[in-house]
Amino acid sequence: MMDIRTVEAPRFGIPADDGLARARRFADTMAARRTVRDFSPEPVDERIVTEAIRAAATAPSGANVQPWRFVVVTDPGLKSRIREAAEAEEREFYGRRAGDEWLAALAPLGTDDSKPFLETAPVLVVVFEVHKGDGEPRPYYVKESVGIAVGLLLAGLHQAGLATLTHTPSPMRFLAELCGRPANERPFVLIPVGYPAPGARVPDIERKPLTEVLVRR
Ligand code: IYR
Repeated sequence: MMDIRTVEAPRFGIPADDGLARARRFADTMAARRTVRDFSPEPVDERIVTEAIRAAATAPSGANVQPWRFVVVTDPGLKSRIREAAEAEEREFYGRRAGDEWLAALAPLGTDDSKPFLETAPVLVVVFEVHKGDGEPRPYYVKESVGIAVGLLLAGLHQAGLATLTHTPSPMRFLAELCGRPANERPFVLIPVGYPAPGARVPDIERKPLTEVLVRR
């Protein structure tokens, strides 16, 4: 093997019973997370968002290239432009592109082409995949890497008490342009962040039981 620089692997010295308690607490915390579509305009402490992005950016990535960019949007003018462009795409989607099967799958969520949360939520985090650009390394497994980072971001924001929505207007090329990102950056997901509006409701949906999603061999 090539001679590489190493540091000692961290061992956290957590006894198994403590580890189990922590794992349970984390699972319970995440089980309480719900995707919210009705946001309060109440501001958020942006330091929470910064710390959650710091956590997200620790994600493992193909060849450790870390092919992500997190654009934090708070400017009301830019949020309005994003809403306008997203709703134009969504009108196409709901009116034409989706097709009956997809619309039927979305019906229980009650979504439509109106996206007021893009203006109401105090913060939008637009996550970009970073592809090969001039003088930059080629990334590998970009979607897998960015997907893991987004999972950490959602968990970090949730455990700090903030509500999130993973929004994917499609196509979402317009986001690169509106956010002033270079050609090698492609939008991955748009995440409104904030607190639920007073009285906000979410669909009464359930998670699959562990017996269905966990298989042991
Ligand atoms: N992007 C659209 C449609 C949509 C698609 C899926 I799959 C969802 O889980 C939710 C919505 C929208 O945001 O309305």
